Amino acid sequence: MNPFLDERWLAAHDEYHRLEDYQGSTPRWCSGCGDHTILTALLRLCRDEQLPPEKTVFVSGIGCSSRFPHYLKTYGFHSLHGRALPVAEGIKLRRPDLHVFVTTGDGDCCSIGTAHWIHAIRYNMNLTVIMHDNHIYGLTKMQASPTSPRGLKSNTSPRGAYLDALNPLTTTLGVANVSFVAQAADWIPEVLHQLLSAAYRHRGFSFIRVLQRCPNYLPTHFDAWLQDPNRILLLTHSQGLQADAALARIYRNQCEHDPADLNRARELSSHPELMPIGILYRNEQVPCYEDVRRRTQTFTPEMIARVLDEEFDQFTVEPWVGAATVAEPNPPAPARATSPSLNLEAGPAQPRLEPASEARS
Ligand SMILES: Cc1ncc(C[n+]2csc(CCOP(=O)(O)OP(=O)(O)O)c2C)c(N)n1
Ligand code: SF4
Repeated sequence: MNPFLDERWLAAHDEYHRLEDYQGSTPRWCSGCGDHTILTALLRLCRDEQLPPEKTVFVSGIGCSSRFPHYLKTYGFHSLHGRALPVAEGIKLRRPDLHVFVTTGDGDCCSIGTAHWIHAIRYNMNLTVIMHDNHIYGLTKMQASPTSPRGLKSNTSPRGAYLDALNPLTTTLGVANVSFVAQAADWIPEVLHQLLSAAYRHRGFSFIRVLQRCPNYLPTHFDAWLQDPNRILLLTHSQGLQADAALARIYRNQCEHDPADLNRARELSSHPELMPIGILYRNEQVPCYEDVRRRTQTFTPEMIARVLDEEFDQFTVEPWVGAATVAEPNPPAPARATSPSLNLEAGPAQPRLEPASEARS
């Protein structure tokens, strides 16, 4: 029999998602922008993990990097500047079965979105958060961002940025309940892909900072690291990044780092010279907020409809009531029942939950 006509083969083939199945509209980033590499790595991740497009959501704020949801054929939410995280948390809380990713820029996350970022780390919801760090505001044409290094000239700091940059790694590592932190660079795509996979597989809030080139506004900004691979420190571990022979030939500066060691992770992330690339920290034991708040009781649509019905019945204006008593202008209002029935947490076993039809009679 021709295998191409085998029904089981066809069914299996039909369910397999190819790279193209995740591709959305054509990206409009500048050529050479690091966002292209990050998109490719994420497309590969979706394909390798066979994420159902209808169960995958990309949420973003505003910025060049935040255009991501348009370029993926999954669900997407291009939200407001700095607000990607609360939107993603809302989605995850209501639909824990969805694979939720957040793409955010250094301005989006570390400037206007800082409060959401800090609290999202503490809530530790099962989200994969990719922060594209190009050290500048790209979309609005080159203003200094909190991660711009001191001295960087921009439209808002023509004489050079006055302050030391905020370090998103040490900041994340300093928040209660931190559970996954990694750093990648757009110009090392194999490592980027490996780290994105590890971040996705971690159950909890995975924060991955990707050093991202913006050739339009800072064309030579990362050249020092590109031209001298010894300025990069690859963090390898049996439970972390694995460097194959090809990678090890270029990046000779490697160190074995156990991702369970939080203090060492903090030291490595604040190294003045070397740029650590790999998994800095991972702790699978931190509880996720959606698990902490999971309801022990499930409410069927019928139960919810019954409770709502009863609540609305208290305010129903029945046209026949009062028709025979036109002479009484102000009939006494019926006493409003207290409404414990709206307390869904209390469960269905409440005396007032008789069927709505009985309640009306
Ligand atoms: C409330 C609000 N404030 C300011 C802006 C203007 N704005 C849009 S994107 C952006 C910064 C984007 O920088 P970043 O997050 O680093 O992303 P990039 O463009 O570099 O990828 C700013 C300030 C806005 N859209 N909304
Ligand atoms: S301005 Fe910079 S960050 Fe934005 S698309 Fe162009 S290269 Fe990328």
